[in-house]
Amino acid sequence: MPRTCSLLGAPIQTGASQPGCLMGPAALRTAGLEPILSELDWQVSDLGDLSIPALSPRGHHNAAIHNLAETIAWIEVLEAAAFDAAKAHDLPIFMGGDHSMSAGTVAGMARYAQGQGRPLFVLWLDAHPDLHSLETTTSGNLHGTPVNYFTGQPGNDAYPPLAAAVPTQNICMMGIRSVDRAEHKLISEQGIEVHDMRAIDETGVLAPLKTFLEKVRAANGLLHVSFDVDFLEPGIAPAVGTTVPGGATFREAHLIMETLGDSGLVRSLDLVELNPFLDERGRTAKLLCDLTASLFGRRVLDRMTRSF
Ligand code: NNH
Ligand code: MN
Ligand code: MN
Ligand code: MN
Repeated sequence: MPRTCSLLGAPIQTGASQPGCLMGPAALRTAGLEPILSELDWQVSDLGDLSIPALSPRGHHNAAIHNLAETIAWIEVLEAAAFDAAKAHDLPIFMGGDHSMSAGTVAGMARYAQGQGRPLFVLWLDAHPDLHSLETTTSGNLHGTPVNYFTGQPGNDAYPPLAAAVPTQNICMMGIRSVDRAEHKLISEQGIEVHDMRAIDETGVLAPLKTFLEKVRAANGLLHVSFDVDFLEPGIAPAVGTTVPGGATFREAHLIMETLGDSGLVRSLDLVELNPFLDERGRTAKLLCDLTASLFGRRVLDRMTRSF
């Protein structure tokens, strides 16, 4: 029986600072995500794109906030869609869309995990921790808020109520290199596991990743991976609105995805923040497809039959 994967598009860009993520799902399809995964013996179903209706604006006492009504609607739609996709398929892929969508996908996966009586763990691959609440964001760009929301922090009353929060101890962040003051405070207070780029320079990606995967396995957990394009070094992945120098290299990123694939623990994946308007001849979209292929089992050589 081949394992099953669904592709679900979330053309959302209201959480980002500039437009373009709307085209993310189309670019991933154009780059061949479905045939690439089918080739690896997965049974792939493309469920198309989700949408929200046109909405009238919604105010908030934090006047910096942009597009609150749209973000709330996307969270509701994605929470339900992620829950359904988890029931129907072994490894749904949520194609973004800006990172505010993960407020919905992770909330839906957390509700699914709760129903299974298993804990949800989240691997957050990003230049940013996205730990702002609706109170602390100063940019007002809501792609900076999903982790604060799905871990059930205070200050998100305007967002939909959470069925199940992800405990902060179940999160591992890698690639972090741009942290705002309020986020820094929360990381220290709650002892969130953050491997910033300096730590990765020191230890490499493999040691901290393996330790985290052992923790997930020991707890019989389900793992959700949230992959923000700006995790990567901008030189290899220019198609993102918030590039930060000093990101993960091509091999660091593949090694993470290969190791995740080998673990068999990954239950769902977000591919977010791809802005095709900023890409160069589709190279970032193609790289994301190749990284996803590494997670789904593409290998250069079969390790067991290696001759040395
Ligand atoms: N922390 C900043 C903010 O809240 C940047 C967030 N931007 C991201 N996150 N791209 O991944 O505005
Ligand atoms: Mn603003
Ligand atoms: Mn992000
Ligand atoms: Mn980011």
